[in-house]
Amino acid sequence: MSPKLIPTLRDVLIVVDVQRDFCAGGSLAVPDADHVVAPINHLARSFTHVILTQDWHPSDHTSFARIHPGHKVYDTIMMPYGPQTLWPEHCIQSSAGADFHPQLHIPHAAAIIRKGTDRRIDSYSTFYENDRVTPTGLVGYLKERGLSRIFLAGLALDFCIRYSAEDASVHGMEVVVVHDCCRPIDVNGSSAEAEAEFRRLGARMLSCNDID
Ligand code: VGL
Ligand code: ZN
Repeated sequence: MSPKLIPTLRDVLIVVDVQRDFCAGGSLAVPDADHVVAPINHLARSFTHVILTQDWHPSDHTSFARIHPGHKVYDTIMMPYGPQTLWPEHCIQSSAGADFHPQLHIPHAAAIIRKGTDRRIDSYSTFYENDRVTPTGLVGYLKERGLSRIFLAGLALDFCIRYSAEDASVHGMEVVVVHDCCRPIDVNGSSAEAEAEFRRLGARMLSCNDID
C-alpha cells in the first residue's frame, strides 16, 4: 500500500455544489449524490484551506429549458458562447434548493464562490463562466493565498468538476479529483467525455482513503 497523501498549506479542497437541488428530492438530483456528503465532511478535516461553491441562478436563467419554447430538458442548444445543455430549474438564488445539503458540515471553510449568477450565461467551472473568459475571481484568491494544488470533490463530476479541472490546469495548478467524493449526472455521454478529459489533463485521480 502506498503512503497516504497528507495535504499541506499550499493545498485547497474545493467542495463543489453540494446543494439540495443536486441531491435526492431536488430538481436536478444527481444519482447517489447524498452519499458524498459524509465522506466530504471527513475529507475536509484533512485540509486547512477549504472553499465551498454554490450554483446560484436567477429564476429566468438561460440554462433553464422552460425559457426556451420548443425545447425540453437535456436538449442541447447553441448559445453565443457555444453549446448549452438545458436543465430543469435549479439552484435559484436564495431558494431552499440552493441551500447546502443539510448534513454538509465544514465549519472552517473560508470562502463561498457563487456562480451562474448572470441570467445570460451558464457557469459550470468555479473559475470562469461558460464563455471561458468571465472570471469568478477564484484564480486571484488562490494565487494571493499561495494555493497551487486543488482537490475537487462534489457535484457534478461531468460538469462543474470537469470544467473546473480544465481551468485549473490552464492556470498551471495541479489538479486532484477525489473521485469517490464526486457523482456524475451522465447526460448525452458526458461521463465518458469527462473521464477522457481528466486523463488528457493528467489530473490525478484519488479516493478519499488515499488522503490522510
Ligand atoms: C451543474 C448542471 C447545471 C454543475 C450546474 O455544477 O455541475 N450542472 N448547473
Ligand atoms: Zn446550474
